[in-house]
Amino acid sequence: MQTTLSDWLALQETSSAPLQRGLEQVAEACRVIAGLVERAPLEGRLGALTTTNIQDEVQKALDLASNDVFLDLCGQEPVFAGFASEELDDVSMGTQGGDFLLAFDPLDGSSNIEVAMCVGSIFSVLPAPDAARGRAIQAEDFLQPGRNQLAAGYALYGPQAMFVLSVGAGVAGFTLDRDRREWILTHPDMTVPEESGEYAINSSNERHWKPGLRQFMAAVQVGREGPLKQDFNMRWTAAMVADVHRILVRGGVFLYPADNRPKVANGKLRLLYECAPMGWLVEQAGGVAYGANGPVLNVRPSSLHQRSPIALGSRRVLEQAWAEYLVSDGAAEG
Ligand code: AFP
Repeated sequence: MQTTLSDWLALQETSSAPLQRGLEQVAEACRVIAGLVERAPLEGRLGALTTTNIQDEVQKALDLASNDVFLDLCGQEPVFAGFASEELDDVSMGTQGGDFLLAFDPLDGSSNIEVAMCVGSIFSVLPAPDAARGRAIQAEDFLQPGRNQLAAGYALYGPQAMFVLSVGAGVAGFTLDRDRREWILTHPDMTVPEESGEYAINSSNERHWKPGLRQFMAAVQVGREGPLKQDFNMRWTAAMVADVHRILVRGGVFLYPADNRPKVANGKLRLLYECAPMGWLVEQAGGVAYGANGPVLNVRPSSLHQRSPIALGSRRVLEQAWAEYLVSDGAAEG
């Protein structure tokens, strides 16, 4: 018999009934977005808009439609006190007194949309602070380290739509059965293999890299003759969700470093709704995840849309990379 997401959630001792209801609503939002992505060329929703988000990135019609789906569907579930999104300058109110805060990137990798490649959604559930129960949610309420997360996950819209989730006791993956409108458990106990020879980095930025990263990547390219004693193969999908999914299935490392360009002084990816949830999933699956100066989950954000460098993936190669090369690069947090 097949296990649905609801069946699986009901068995999780680390997840309360309100959290389960919230997560089912997030999964429903992702199911709806999977349909929007699939139908985008038919409904004229492939293109860029003239608007930009707070990070000065041009928004796509699907970015905003996906954002609306998250806010609309998750807003119907009173367990969420407030929302933070890549596409919103400030927080959005949920139900006052709700137990949880939801941070999300509604459509990650949106430059892949018009070339029919993988995109995804990423989300993070944090506890609503007690002090916020009697008032409207503020941005400061979200500024909690990734270790505080109660649940995190992503949806991948690719050859299959997948929903991958942790409630703090391992990671499980579900595949969308479109006919039944259900997420079905297909990847129980996802584990990042300790050993792997795949790496993902945008090496077109090499001229901007810091010295530690340069040395690490030189060691990667030398392969088994060098200090890392193994050969490597490269993969880069330009959608963090797809790269992290590959790592959760067959291992490897993913790096989006800080570099010498002022715009990338703290990396490109956002701490609250990209690096922290993905770092949590990778740790939950037995891998490691570093930010600017150590484990990314220890970093308390100082603003809603703060960026962070990220290096996550298979334990053996990344622990060695961190200790021998990357730790010296550091980066200003903030
Ligand atoms: P978009 O959502 O703007 O396409 O960015 C995707 C992303 O945030 C992340 O998913 C990728 O890993 C990374 O950016 C790709 O960045 P580069 O375009 O610099 O390779």
